Amino acid sequence: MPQLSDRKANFKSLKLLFLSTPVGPLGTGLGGGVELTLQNMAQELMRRDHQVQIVAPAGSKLAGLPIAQIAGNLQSSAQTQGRDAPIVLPANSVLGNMWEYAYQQQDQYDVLINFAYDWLPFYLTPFFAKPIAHLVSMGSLTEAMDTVIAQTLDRFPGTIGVHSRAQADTFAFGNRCRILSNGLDLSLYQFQPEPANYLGWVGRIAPEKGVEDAIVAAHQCQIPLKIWGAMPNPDYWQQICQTDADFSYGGFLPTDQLQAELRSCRGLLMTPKWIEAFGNVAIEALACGVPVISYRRGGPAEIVQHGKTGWLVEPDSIEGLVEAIERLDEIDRHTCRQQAESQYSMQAMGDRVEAWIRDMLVVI
Ligand code: HBI
Repeated sequence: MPQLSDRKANFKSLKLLFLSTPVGPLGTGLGGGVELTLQNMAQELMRRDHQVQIVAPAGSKLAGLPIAQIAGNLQSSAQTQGRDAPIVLPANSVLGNMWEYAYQQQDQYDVLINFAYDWLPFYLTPFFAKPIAHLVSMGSLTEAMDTVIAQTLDRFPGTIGVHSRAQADTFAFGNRCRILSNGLDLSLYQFQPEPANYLGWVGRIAPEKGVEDAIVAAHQCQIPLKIWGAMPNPDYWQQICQTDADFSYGGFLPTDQLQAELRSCRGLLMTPKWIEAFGNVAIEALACGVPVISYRRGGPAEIVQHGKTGWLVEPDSIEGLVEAIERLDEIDRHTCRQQAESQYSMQAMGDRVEAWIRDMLVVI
C-alpha cells in the first residue's frame, strides 16, 4: 500500500463536484443507499486531500458536508415506472436546477460526479466542458435510461461506475462498466459478539425490497423481527400490516442509531425482489458482526460468503429463509466483521474510487 504521500504525489488533489439524487433531500433516506454512498465517498476523498462540493435538493444535510441547496420540484422514483416510461421532468425541476448550477460552476472543478439515476445528467454530459463520471446506482430499469447511459459510455469510455457485477450484467453494456463495490466508515459500527433474540430488516419500505417475505419467515421461526427504513409509501405499509406476525417498525434512523440496534440482531434478512445493485445494509450488518441471510439475487449475492458470513437462499423461497434462520448460530460473528474490514472499509473503497477517477482522466 503506497504511503499517503506517494499516493498524493502521483495523483494531485482534485476539485470534485458531486451531484446528488433528485428524489429527496440528503439525510431523509428517500435517496436510499445513494445517500450513504455519496457521504462515504465525499468523506474519504476529502481525507485524501481532494476538495468535494455537493449539490443537492434544498433541505439536505449530511454529516456537516458542504452542500449547495437547490430549490425545485423533486423527481419521481425511476423504479416505480415501467420499462417504456417516458422521460418526465416536473415544472421547476430540482434536477434541471441542480444541473444549471453545475453548468455555471463547472470551471471551478476538475471532475463532476453524478449520483442521479436520471436521464438529464447523462444527456447533458457532452455539453459540459469538464469530465463527468456517473455512479449508476441501480440496475437496468427503463429503455430510455439504458439508451442514454450507453450513448454516454460510447462517447466517454470509462465514465460509468456501478456497484456489482450482477448490477452491471442487467445492462447490455455491463462489461464496459467500472465495478466499484462500496464501503463504509467502519469506526461508526460497533462489533456486537452477543446478539439479542430478534432478527432485523433494513431498507426503503417499497415493493422491490420484499419486506413481507421477511415478516412471514421470522413469524414461522417465532423470532421477533425489527424493521428500519424510510417509508415513501404509507399505503404499501398499511397492506404489510394486515398480518398477525410479531414485528415492529423502528423508523428511518441515522447511522449511529441504526447500528446501535442492528448490531444486536441475530441476523439480517434481505429479501430483494429486484436486482439490488449492491445492498449497503449487508455491509452495515457485517460491520457489526451480524450474519446476513439474503436471496441469491443481485449485489448481496456477491457480498455474503455462504456458510461463512451468512446464508444465500433460493430467491423468493420462504422455506429457504426459515432454514437459513435456523442455521444462524453456525456463523461466527467475528468472521462477519473481518470481511467488512478487508473488503468494505473506507480505505478499500477510496482506493477503488480514486483509481476510477484517475483512469477516467487518462482516457478522456
Ligand atoms: N429515481 N429518478 C430517480 N433518480 C434517482 O437518483 C433515484 C431514483 N430512485 C431510487 C434512487 N435513486 C436510490 O434510492 C437508489 O439509487 C439507491
